[in-house]
Amino acid sequence: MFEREVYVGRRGQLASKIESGLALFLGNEEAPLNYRDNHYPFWQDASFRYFWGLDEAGLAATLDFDSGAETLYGHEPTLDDIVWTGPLPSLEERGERIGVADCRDRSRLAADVRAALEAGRPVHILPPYRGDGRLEAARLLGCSPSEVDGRVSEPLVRAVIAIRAPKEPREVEEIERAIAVSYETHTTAMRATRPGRYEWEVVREVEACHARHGSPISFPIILSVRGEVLHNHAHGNRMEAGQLVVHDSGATSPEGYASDITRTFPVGGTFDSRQREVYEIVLKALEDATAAVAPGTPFIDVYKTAARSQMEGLKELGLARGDAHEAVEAGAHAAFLQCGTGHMLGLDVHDMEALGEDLVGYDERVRRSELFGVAYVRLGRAVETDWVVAVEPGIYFIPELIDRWSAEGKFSEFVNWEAVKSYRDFGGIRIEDDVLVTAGGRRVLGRPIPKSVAEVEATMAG
Ligand SMILES: [Mn+2]
Repeated sequence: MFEREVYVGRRGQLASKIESGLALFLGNEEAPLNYRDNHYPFWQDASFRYFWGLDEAGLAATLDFDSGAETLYGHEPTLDDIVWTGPLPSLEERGERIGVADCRDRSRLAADVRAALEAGRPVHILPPYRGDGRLEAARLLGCSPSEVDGRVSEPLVRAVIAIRAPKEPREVEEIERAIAVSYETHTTAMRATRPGRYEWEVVREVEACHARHGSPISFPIILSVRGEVLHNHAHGNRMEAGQLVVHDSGATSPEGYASDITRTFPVGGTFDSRQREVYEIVLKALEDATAAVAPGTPFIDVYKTAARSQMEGLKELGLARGDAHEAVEAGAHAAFLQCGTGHMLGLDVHDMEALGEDLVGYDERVRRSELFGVAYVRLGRAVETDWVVAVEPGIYFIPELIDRWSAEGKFSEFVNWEAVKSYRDFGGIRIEDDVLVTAGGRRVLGRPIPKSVAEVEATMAG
């Protein structure tokens, strides 16, 4: 945990943003895997952890915007708890760590919320994303589970986004600690890859790096020779010379902050000429997109910079044609790039998306596009100083898409389908860095992880 003043300060910021009512924060509960007492690894709700610090199940908290009162709700450890889990701090001790003096048994929460509702006061909640959280919110608010979405407080959601978006220096340090683990996982994966090995063998070595650092993964590891499958979590392929591996994974820092890094490398240790050509295009797009990151720049422009850069490069290869700017405005680049090229990063790997992707990633100036591919851009609005964003361009040759769009002659003024067909079995390439927006522009975070063709090949040879 950070020191108590950090959480006191964060709640003070929140209190200054909303006039009246009671904010209700529900921490996460243990999530059963296959029966009640066999759990998934515990993962605290990020907004709860941000404002209330405690990384434990069974907690809730309220912040009263009228009186300024802060209350932590939980259970006093019983002898049974201690038998199973060892000595535990009292509820009061936990409250003390985060600067909350008023600690109450969890059983009092329902009555306290009801009192606020009966007094006609607004009760502000964040959107639930787990079933048990939805049921608990419904029980406390006295509504049906399906009505909970209508009770979510947009003022609270907006206030939390505004406070969590800019990262404090201590948070940036945490993200860089996570990237230090990613340095190891990514260079390890490069060294562990060779023809004849299975993807899962490399994944086990990546997991061993996480274990050595006591650093849980921040999302399920993507490591596949089928890099064109965007969220491919299967690891069953035998890797063959001539294939590329896309490895997209992230670590978690001691305070729960995520890294999110992607590298692509050749199974055989050296890129062949066709792979190198496409790789250099994606690398250039990453450089161009990263250079476009600056305070006030809409992230949709960063995305379009990456997309245009890739179309320019693909023109030189003969896979694309026409004006790259027009191609991107028409959506033709989605023949090669079917997803966004980044998102915010923080306690969540897609930071704050639990609060609603549109409220986090868009605003009244930048609206989500409905174009195929562009619609998946998670972050469109202007980035600001101290935000941390992942920048992740890529080129993906999806056989089914190529077959369908080439048969339709779709975007044929911008895409040379005859040439693209010969890349049907190419796979995909993605390269991703984590970037801090600074007053002067940007800083790529962490120790640089091998990225150029020469660096990647040298790492694999070592
Ligand atoms: Mn990412």
